[in-house]
Amino acid sequence: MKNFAVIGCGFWSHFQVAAWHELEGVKLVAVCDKDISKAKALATKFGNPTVYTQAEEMFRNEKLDFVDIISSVNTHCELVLLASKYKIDAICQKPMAENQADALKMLRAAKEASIRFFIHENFRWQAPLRELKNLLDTQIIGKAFKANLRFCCSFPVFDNQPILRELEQFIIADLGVHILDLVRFYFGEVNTLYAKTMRINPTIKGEDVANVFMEMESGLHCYAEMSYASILENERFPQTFVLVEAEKGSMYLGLDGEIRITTKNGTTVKTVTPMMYSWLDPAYAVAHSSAVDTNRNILQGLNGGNCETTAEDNIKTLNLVFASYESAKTGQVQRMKDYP
Ligand code: 89Y
Repeated sequence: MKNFAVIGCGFWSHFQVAAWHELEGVKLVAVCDKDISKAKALATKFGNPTVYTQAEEMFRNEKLDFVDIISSVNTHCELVLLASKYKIDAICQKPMAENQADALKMLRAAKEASIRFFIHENFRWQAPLRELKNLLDTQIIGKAFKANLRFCCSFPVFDNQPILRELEQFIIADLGVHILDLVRFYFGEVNTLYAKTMRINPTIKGEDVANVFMEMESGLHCYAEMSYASILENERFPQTFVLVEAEKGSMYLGLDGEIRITTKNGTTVKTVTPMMYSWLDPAYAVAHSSAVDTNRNILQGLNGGNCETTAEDNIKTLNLVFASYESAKTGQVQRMKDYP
């Protein structure tokens, strides 16, 4: 049995902890949040683990096997350094860090302490997005040369996550990190990228529209579109739509998990829906459900097996975030080999 603690008891923690409870071999023994009412609310819901408001006190008092850090991004570096100090394996919510210097500091600390360090990156574990990867791997449409990933809607994301209003860097850091991770998941590493951003919503600090154009190392052209300002006929937060064009056909993951595969022989259709756990918020179904598969894969990593979303891998995704902001700021194409 692995004993774990959660730091950060806001909106997502309720679903991530529920997702842990779907798995065997883990036990929540402590929760920590600077806001004691949030920590108590989470504890009451999940078997009354010990409540803390100070992370260091929790690390000192508890016998932990790992910690799941679900707090906001500006706390990640300090908390991963603390986990390293107490030699406790760590999982950190995306985005891993606010800047590259912090991300590298976190990686170094975890390495020096010989702790395992993972990122809770869940989009690649969403059932329809995962199935699309499986279908692409069958080579039924052959070698891909062009792709479009689209996450555009007007969902009032700030209602449940008010902190997002305050971020100077919003949509690429918070959502784009998922979309750019999908780009790597499907098509490998990026060679160059060019990005543009906009703020449409005047009540938030950061950008709420971003477009990133990438040339992959394979030569594939990939266009990622993100917006929380788009009022559309068919909006489906938090679904990502993906179109892949390849030498022998195309695949389109569209509304509600529908995957359309087109070749010269015509189009076949399959629909993939998420597991509808009783605890998930239907407005976030595909994302909340994927937390179970994300945690399962991380648990495998904690037990010494393979895990896809290690911090070491995730820094390559994070570099795409930093490069996108740099490109948007300078108007220059970024070469990813300049982001070690
Ligand atoms: O915080 C974000 C995430 O991880 O997925 C969608 C989201 O809730 C809002 O952008």
